[in-house]
Amino acid sequence: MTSPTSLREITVLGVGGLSEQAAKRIPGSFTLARIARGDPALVTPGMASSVRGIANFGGVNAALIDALPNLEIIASFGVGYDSVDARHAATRGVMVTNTPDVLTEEVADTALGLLINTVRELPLAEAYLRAGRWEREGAYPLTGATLRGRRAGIFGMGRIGQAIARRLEAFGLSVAYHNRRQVEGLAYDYHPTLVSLAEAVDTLISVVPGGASTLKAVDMTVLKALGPNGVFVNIGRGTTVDEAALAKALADGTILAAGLDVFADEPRVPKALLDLPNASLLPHVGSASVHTRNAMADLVADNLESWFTKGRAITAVPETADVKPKGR
Ligand code: A2R
Repeated sequence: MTSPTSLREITVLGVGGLSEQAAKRIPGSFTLARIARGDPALVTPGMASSVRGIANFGGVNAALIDALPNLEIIASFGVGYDSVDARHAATRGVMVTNTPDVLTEEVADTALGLLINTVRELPLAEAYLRAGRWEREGAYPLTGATLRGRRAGIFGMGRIGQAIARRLEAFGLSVAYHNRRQVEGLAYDYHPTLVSLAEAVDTLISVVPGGASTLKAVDMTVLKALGPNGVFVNIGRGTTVDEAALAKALADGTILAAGLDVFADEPRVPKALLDLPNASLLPHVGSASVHTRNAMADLVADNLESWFTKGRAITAVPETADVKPKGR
């Protein structure tokens, strides 16, 4: 194993815009090289021969992995790692880590804030006050929707889904969910399909990972099943939703309202969604507090240090759980 003092001899490639904490922590231990995005054309011959680790803030595809023959670990920032080709990494014997748990409660808080904003129109009410309309025109109109009596369905009852469910219970909502597998020991109603969950509830919260298995899973069929009193909240990944179908469903009353923190092609948000007053939109801020983003950056750095000093990752993703350090 490498001693902490000789970690400096190891080059870690920062891919994309490193957070402030990562930009401080990683060069404190390792030699840090940087590229602006996950483009193999940006890899210099020096990087190709020296890089043994990646701190991922921008995406790592198969070609970038192949451009780095001495790569051992990709430590990715965020719990979702759909920007990393983890299957290809596994075939190359490269470890991939993410940053679960440390962001769970923050994202769940944001999900509840977004849900309340959507149902009770709080951003619109604040804009009304700031525009001087309260003084000129009187009280903001009563909201047609309320959280009272709502039945919530969670699409993705994992770590964050369960943290959201605990909050919803405290707010007095019933909770049901859909995953590919029922979660053992969880008392909430389980639905084996997303459509059956959408039919059973009026408030659908999506918190599944991105990737092929969830691509456009929330489509017109699901939105129709949710119905005209339906509220849809997405705090997971934008790719999970057919955005054109969602914009249409919001415009023609197929569902009542939506709260979105994530979009398919960030930071671009479809004009059809921007134009809708019944869509409450946030710029992917689910985990975006200094406290939580620093904890995520620390876990990226801790994974790199653990790998190179102890030969094990702290939070390996399932695809690379069996990857062992090279030559050991
Ligand atoms: O399907 P399962 O039994 O593997 O349950 C996982 C569920 N899930 C899905 N459910 C239905 N259809 C799918 N194709 C599908 N793929 C995954 O999503 C599991 O219950 C949940 C994910 O939970 P965790 O792995 O604990 O992730 P965590 O920390 O809750 O984060 C969820 C996502 C991230 O991947 C980011 O995209 C976002 O939230 O921040």
